[in-house]
Amino acid sequence: GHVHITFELPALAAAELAATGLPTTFYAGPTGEPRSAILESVRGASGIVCMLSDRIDAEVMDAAGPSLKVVANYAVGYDNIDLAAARERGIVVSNTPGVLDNATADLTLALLLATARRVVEADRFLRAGNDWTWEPDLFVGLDVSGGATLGIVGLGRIGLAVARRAAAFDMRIIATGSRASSPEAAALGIRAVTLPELLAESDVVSLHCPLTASTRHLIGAPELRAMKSSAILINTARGPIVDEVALVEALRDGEIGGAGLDVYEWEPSVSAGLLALPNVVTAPHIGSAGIATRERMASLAVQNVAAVLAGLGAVTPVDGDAPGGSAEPE
Ligand code: 8YV
Repeated sequence: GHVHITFELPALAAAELAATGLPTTFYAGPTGEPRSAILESVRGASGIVCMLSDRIDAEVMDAAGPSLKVVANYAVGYDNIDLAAARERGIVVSNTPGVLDNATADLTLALLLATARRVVEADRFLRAGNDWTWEPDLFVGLDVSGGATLGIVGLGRIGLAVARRAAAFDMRIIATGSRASSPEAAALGIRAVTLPELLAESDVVSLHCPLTASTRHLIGAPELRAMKSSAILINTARGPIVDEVALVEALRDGEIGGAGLDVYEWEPSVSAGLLALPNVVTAPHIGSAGIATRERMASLAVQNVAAVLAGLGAVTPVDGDAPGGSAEPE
């Protein structure tokens, strides 16, 4: 069977795939491949390279048929893939761990700094042609460096990359997750805490756990209420980890101080309430959007497909993925 790719691969990865000699089909539309098209394109495929917006469930696997051996996600998260259905059919699922940690951590810091120091609000203020003179309280915000507490929910690879950056800003770092008490965490001065402790103590709460049944709405109305009224929430993980309706209310009612968001509960829609608030900085799910990062992600996806179809194990199968980013209860 062929390998179907639901999007246009970056150039280097496309060349790597061509070099394998595997027959391939691509979806080349401007947006994601419509589901009805996917169900057609995968017919008889031995491999699928897909992205987060493609829901790969039993119906898609059965549309491909028994030739399907591997589903390679062009993402580290794999909540778009039905793992149980894949396991039942003997289909290997792979993701792209590691290669996007720095890019995602960079964007996390960008949102953190932009929200804390009101960078976007200040930019809009000048662009709107407002008159101004220097004033002591013009766009004053949260001091990040020198002691603000960062709470990392679900410390894993990406959370550690965020912590390394935060350490350079002399932030106090606390974290939940199975790696929060690891030697790597200790070396960065991270203190392992429970989620209630993290919410109560943090000036900035940053989410880095995967989306699973136990992390869906992990941050809801009670958790938002438990945060400091000045606290900033950063989400570069997955939208549904946060109850977005509760978030809009908490921001509007001053229960928290602001939010920097790259992901949303109902992507691609973004709650109008978020966009209407000045203390919210938004981005359209661009955490891993570095040119070289995207090449490495695509290359890893191609290597996974090629390895499985050559009869070897996947390079980065999701079943072998360390649960470091898990927000599993304390
Ligand atoms: C991707 C991501 O851009 O890796 C992930 O889990 O969310 C992003 O890096 C996106 O998922 C595209 O598939």
